[in-house]
Amino acid sequence: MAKTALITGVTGQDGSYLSEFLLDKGYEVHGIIRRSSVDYRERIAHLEGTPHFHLHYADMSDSMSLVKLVGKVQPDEIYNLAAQSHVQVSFDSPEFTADVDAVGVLRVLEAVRTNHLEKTCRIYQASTSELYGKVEEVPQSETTPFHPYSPYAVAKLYGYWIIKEYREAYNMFCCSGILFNHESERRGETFVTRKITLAAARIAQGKQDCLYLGNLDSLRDWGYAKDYVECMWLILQHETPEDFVIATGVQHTVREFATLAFRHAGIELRWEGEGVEERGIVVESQKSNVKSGDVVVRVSPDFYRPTDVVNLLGDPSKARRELGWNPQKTSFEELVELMVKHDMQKVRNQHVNLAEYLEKGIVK
Ligand code: NAP
Ligand code: F7E
Repeated sequence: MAKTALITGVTGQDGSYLSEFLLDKGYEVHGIIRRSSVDYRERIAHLEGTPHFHLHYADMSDSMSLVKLVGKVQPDEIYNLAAQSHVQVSFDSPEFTADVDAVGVLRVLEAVRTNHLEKTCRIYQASTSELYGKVEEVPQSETTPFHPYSPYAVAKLYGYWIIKEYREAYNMFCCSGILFNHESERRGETFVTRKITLAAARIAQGKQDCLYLGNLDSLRDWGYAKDYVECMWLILQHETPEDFVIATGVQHTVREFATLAFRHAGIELRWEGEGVEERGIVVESQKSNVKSGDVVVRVSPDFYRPTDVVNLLGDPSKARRELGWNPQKTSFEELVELMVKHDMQKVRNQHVNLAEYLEKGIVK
């Protein structure tokens, strides 16, 4: 019998890759979507209409919708990926973030119990390296103490503990994957990596003059999202319900990411100045519209956070040992290259489309 999975957050970066992964494994995949006035299904558009992929309206802030849906789908596995996932936005919308990212987890657990599925349904919770926040040791492992440092991280800490509580109180198979930053060509455009790769592509093609960033010294352990969704599945196939750190074990600064991304876009950068005065200056360019001496990266305090997490580095030993997962499947260099390649093409196509529209007189 094919297994049935329910994915919350199916329209997100991870939800889209996980859907593809589970469909390939022969699962019946159900996903939760929200009503929106604009189209937000870009990442899963290619899956809609395929026989084993089903979408349902529900919301993490609406217990009744979750209870009804879990009862209807009767999932063997739930992947709880839905969240207000932007750390900076959590400072502007802390209450919404807590409702969805903290209480939302409780609602999923209770929906399973209400439908008497606690003995059969396994639950994956999308926990995060942000739990380590103002880090108490480097690298961070499953035993490192947490020190959340944003409203997002505090909400996710509730999610982590309520999963652990239900595991012990009700003997449920529910686990947290403590995932470090993972990126891709489907990453939201306001996260720093995608913001950089899109801007590098636009600047290289003469469609943007300058990229404004916040803290360039921040260190992250960046992996490839496509590799990380496999781990979510492996965690639920493990014999016992346990929590796992998922990371590459390699860290880089935002500045290093930007240097490499611009290099792949054909622009060599050097850095000058400090703090808000720091600038990324073109040393050499293969692009006719960008010349040596141009300032293409500047710092804007608008992107500073009230409290920032600055030194994340994961220790994936347990996942490697117990799940047989390879943390270095896609290297940092390959990740940056594939993202820039994708965005160079995307920006190029936008130009083609605009030219077509202009030709047809659709836009003036
Ligand atoms: P994402 O691209 O921002 O996707 C978030 C998903 O949650 C979207 O499908 C979104 O739906 C959905 N959602 C938000 N609020 C909802 C609500 N009230 N009801 C139902 N759905 C709602 O995030 P991601 O990068 O794929 O990350 C997936 C999960 O892993 C998140 O929980 C995130 O916090 C966590 N995480 C991510 C990383 C990372 O580096 N990517 C690392 C650690 C943990 P809409 O499309 O309708 O907005
Ligand atoms: O920031 C710095 C910023 O927004 C990374 C989410 O998926 O991963 C993600 O959270 C770093 C921070 O990701 C800009 O201050 C500099 O130090 O790409 P980010 P994040 O905050 O690490 C974790 C694991 C999650 O769980 C989250 O859901 O980059 N930074 N300049 C900037 N960040 C942004 N967004 N924009 C800038 O201009």
